[in-house]
Amino acid sequence: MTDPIQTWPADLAARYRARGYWRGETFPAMLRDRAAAHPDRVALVAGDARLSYAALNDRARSLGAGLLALGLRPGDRVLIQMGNVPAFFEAVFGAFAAGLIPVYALPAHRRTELLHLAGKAAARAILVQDRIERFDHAAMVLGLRGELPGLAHIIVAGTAPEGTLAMDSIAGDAATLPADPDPQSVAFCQISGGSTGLPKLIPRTHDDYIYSLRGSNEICGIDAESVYMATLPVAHNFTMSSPGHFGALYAGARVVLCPAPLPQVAFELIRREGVTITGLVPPLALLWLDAAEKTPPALPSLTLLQVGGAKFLPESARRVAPLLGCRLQQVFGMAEGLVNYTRNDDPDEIVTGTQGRPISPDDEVLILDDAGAPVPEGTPGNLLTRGPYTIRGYHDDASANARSFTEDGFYRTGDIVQRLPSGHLVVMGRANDQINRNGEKISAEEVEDLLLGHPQVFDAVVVSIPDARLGERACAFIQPREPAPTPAELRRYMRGREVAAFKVPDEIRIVDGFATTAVGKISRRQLREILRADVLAEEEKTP
Ligand code: OOB
Repeated sequence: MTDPIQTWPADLAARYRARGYWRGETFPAMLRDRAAAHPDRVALVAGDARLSYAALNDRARSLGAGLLALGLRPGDRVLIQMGNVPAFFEAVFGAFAAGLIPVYALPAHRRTELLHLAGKAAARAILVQDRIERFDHAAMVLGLRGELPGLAHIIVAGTAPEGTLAMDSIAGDAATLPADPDPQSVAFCQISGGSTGLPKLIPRTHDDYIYSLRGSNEICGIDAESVYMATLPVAHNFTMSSPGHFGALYAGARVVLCPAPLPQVAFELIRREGVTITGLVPPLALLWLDAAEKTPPALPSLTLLQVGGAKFLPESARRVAPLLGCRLQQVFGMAEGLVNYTRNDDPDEIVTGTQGRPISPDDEVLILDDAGAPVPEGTPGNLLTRGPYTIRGYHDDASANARSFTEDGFYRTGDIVQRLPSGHLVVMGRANDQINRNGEKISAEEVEDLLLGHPQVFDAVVVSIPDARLGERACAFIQPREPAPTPAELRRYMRGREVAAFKVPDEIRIVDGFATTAVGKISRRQLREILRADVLAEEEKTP
């Protein structure tokens, strides 16, 4: 995992160290040190269960040793798919203790995504929760076994079916654990939303990620007294690091696991556990705001509500403080690195009207026109970035790296932003064909490819349409072969492809054909733009 283009050049690395960003901390040391400093303090709350720092550390180390005893080796990748449960933390910190490299799948991922991720990572083990929201994940993973020759073990948290190992039964002698890893080595892989194909692996190092935790904690005011509630999936980068549960654990604070992001569940938990901070995607924030409007919830402990993952419109942002009685923080981040926050001392109009500014003084931000030249100050353009916690390349993906990174190591985010004189960024949209549905990122190309697998689909074009509830929704235009399939058939077909349900288009329209120019075929990007404009024009006419 140390492809030379994936690391920072020596001069930048030296600067990041000299400025105290990279301090040589590692994840196994982080939990061990906190457990030594305050063994009895509560680390995790899940329902009535409370896990102390010492208990989490002991369990992680025993599990880690047990994983090594099964034949796994430091440096091996392990795919982890779990919901907001303590087992996620045991698995992840167990892997860290053993020097294994977790790759995080989202709970919504299904067979297609898991096969891709496990294959790409050459995963030697999959650690999975038995069921998440009634779906049998253990059975799904068992069904992958034959297709992943390198997969040695399936480890299940909960009820383990035949052919798998129960995670609870795995234990070993912590004395057999390896020395702490190189802080510059890859700690784990996040996954990219991406605009092309299936998710890419994002290798994050101990040094770079822990810097982003420390920087986030300072900006968000996280200390040992904070209570962070993980409301969105724990495997998502926002929930993990901005400042997220890892930031909270870094600070010795308490993490409350929210089983469902619905207001009736979350409000009760905030009150019961004295939650001080949590993060939401905009559609959920709207749900919370509407619930609060009906019945004002008393949430005296909550001081900060973070909203990010997709654009939060100013008119919604203005409702947060009056209805929930806490401050808003906008968070504009990406699993590849760069995270922007509005600050607690920013004026209200900056907090409601911008998506924040970067964590680090050494986050370099370029805003370029399509020809690659800097735009005049204040003009929207393409956001590129590099810095002390932004990756320099995806894992094992030369063509994506050639597309997504400049020669001098800037990551092309695909976002169109405007920069205010204060340095705050306003996200205006995306330059590429990604649909941000409910904060979940969908590649138009990936869904088109899936649809093209249907024998009666001649061509498919997927576009994003602004949507009041979801932020954006996916609309698929289908040019059929006769006999034309119905939208319902295509939806069934998509579900049968065993992909995350959020990738099934919200709307499917069967059309005669697509516009072409006199000179021949136009680009798919242009075609998507034309079709999107058609839908928008139609919606204007029918209010
Ligand atoms: C977060 O990470 P990803 O990797 O799921 O998605 C990144 C993309 C960004 O490139 C941008 O297109 C969009 O999500 N995005 C936003 C946004 N926050 C993310 N667009 C508009 N406004 C925002 N506030 O989504 C993520 C990672 C860490 C922290 C927060 C979000």
